[in-house]
Amino acid sequence: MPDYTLHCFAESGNAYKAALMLELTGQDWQPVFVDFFNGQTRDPQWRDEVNEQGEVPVLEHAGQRLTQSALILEYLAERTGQFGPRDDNEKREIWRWMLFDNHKFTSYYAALRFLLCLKKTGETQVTGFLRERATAAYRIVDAHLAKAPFMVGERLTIADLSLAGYVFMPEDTGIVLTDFSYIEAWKQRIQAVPGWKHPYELMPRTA
Ligand SMILES: N[C@@H](CCC(=O)N[C@@H](CS)C(=O)NCC(=O)O)C(=O)O
Repeated sequence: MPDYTLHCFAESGNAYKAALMLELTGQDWQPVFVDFFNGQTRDPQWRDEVNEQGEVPVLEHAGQRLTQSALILEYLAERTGQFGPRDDNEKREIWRWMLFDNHKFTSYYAALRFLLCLKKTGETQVTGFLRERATAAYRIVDAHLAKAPFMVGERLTIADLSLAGYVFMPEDTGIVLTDFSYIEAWKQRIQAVPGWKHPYELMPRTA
């Protein structure tokens, strides 16, 4: 029985944050497929038994069940001693960027990708709004990465793993990631970390 179990599916960038952390820190872990596209996260029994918030990722470890990718990342950083803060200032900086990520960088992009690329709604006022908001968040992160190789200083931390949840997803949202040259260079630095894997390689995909 592996040490860690991650409830996830490959299209979930939020789950990828936790999956990549498990992989890069060399943990013994297994994915458990969640059939999001057929409504599993909305199933009352699943919510009762796995996550009342109705979301992946969910990490099971040593009899505990953790949800929310930022908390999972912090938990794994504490347990493994890798990619976490080295002092209180770094801790605050990491949380500042993980909160920005959850509120804006990931969430607008993920909602846009879901509607346009997975649900295939076509272009609407909503997708236009989400693209504008996501692009604004991408500009902010790009400007920050112009000043340093990683989000918090000179090395990879869980802040980077949080923000990187969706940046490797291949679907075309109409946001051209190569327009953000510092984000592009940062993606390459992350891909160069030994053990890096693409989300579609790391987690089970909907058939
Ligand atoms: N803030 C959460 C977001 C998690 C999230 O939105 N997960 C999506 C998949 S990427 C989900 O399970 N959504 C189910 C739903 O909204 O019904 C985190 O970082 O873990």
